[in-house]
Amino acid sequence: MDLKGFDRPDQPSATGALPAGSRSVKVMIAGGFGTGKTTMVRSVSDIKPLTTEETLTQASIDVDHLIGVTDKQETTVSLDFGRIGLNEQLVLYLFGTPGQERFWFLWNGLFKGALGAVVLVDTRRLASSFRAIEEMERQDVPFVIALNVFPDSKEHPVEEIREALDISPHTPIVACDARDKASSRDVLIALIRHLKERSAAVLESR
Ligand SMILES: Nc1nc2c(ncn2[C@@H]2O[C@H](COP(=O)(O)OP(=O)(O)O)[C@@H](O)[C@H]2O)c(=O)[nH]1
Ligand SMILES: [Mg+2]
Repeated sequence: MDLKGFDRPDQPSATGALPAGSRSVKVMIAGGFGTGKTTMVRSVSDIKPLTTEETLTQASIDVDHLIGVTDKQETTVSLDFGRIGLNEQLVLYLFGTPGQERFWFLWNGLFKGALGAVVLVDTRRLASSFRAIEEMERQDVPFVIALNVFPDSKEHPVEEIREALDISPHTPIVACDARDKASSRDVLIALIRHLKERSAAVLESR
């Protein structure tokens, strides 16, 4: 595994030293199989992202539920890791979750210390992200929904999607193109804004 450019949040290296007073935050990139998690971590990361991709073998095709994701050649067997400096003070460490159920046993430790999450949703296959949403709610990780737009995705009113996903009216839903750096960055900014609003609301209620 290529570890070049890998900075541990607690041990900034010469290549990735954080300016004094900066904060590093752990963010999860979750969502169903083929919703664009690896693509988003790759497009937005400032460093060469670490990833563990394995070419789908003929043997695994049956169990990987490729329906609707026919041009997908690789699947993440472990996790994607990336890093993005949103501004001088804020550095996000991105952890893509493995999308396949047989790797979900890894999830418990994975969410430790995560401040928030992006849940990627493919509107053509909403149900593929149900389990990720449930997991965020169960682990009490605040999240935003990012609708990754594919060429044949239909436009649905946001409220229809909110209802279908059964998520709270406070959870932001944004559209994105996971392949596009600026678009993926906007999703992360929406998440940070959401986290700030939530903490402001908690302070007000005290
Ligand atoms: N058209 C389009 N294709 C995308 C987009 N995001 C991802 N893809 C493609 O969809 C497939 C699945 O993406 P991937 O990131 O591997 O999904 P993951 O399983 O969630 O990590 C890949 O072939 C990507 O090239 C997008 O925003 N638009
Ligand atoms: Mg992946």
